[in-house]
Amino acid sequence: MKATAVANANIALVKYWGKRNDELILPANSSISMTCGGLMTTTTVEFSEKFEEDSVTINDEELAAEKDAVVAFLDLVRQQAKTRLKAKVVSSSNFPMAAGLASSASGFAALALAASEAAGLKLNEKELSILARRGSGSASRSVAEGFVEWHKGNRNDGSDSFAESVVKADYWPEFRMITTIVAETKKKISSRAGMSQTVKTSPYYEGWLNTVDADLTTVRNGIKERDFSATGSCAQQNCLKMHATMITTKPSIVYWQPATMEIIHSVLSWREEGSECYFTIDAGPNVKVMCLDKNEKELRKRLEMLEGVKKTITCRPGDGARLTDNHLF
Ligand code: 2P0
Repeated sequence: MKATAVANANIALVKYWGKRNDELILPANSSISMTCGGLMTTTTVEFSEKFEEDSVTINDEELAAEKDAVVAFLDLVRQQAKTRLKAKVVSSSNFPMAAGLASSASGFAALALAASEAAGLKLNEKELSILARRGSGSASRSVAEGFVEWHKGNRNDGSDSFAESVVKADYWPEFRMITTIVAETKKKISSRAGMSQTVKTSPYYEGWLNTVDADLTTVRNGIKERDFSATGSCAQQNCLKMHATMITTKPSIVYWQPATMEIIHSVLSWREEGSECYFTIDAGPNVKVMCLDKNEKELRKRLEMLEGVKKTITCRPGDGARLTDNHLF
């Protein structure tokens, strides 16, 4: 009863921001992301009578906060598989936590596949996405490959809230996402707390909800038509709308740092000069720059020359969660 799974991080082009059910992690709106090839979490899970309690090791450390979330997730798997066996979980990611690359997304997607397989459940991709969602909303999207849409669903039990590929990983191989890692001076508020506060207190949250369906249509069609201008410009505006709801909460949530602003202005001027690129930003100060492969090298060089940029990582559309025989223990 041992299995190992690999899952990639993902970055949203149309963001998930706000829940309609906190316990089941049901979103208020649908979202679309790119699964980031090469930004991987690998997780091995074993259920056995030899374990007296669950143990969780992430990147060689036993962290109490993460352990509680992982054990709660294992309880869901045990419930589905009708077993009471305890588990050993070992997980490791190949990208820096500081990248703000939703390690919870790749983490819970890999955990969902490894744990369900180890427990003897044979879940299809939709069932796996629904399970991963219970760990972290964005993890529902890391289960699938390429460009992915998480349907918010309407049912109260969450059975129609899952993600699936809009197009496969090899459909738009020229698309690039350059992640910048900037200096962070203050600890950030978690996405979970930030989105909850936004739903409760931002006067602009209604505006977000009223316009997100149009963005979903534009980005979905842009991806299918491989229309970079339509996809990138809509994704950039969607990100700014999400941040507008955050900065207008009480108290205000401002994830941006001076370096964030430096990159935003640089991207705007590089685009005016003819190197087409757009930015998107999640619940942190790092900026992700979307471009096509023909401009990637030059843009990455320019980004790395900016004072506030410590490091960049480029990724392209990648694979969904999959099993491997390379166990971590
Ligand atoms: C996204 N984010 O669509 C948005 C944009 C952050 C900003 O999904 O509470 O860690 O575990 O469901 O999945 C991060 O939210 O939150 C996220 P929970 P999660 O990528």
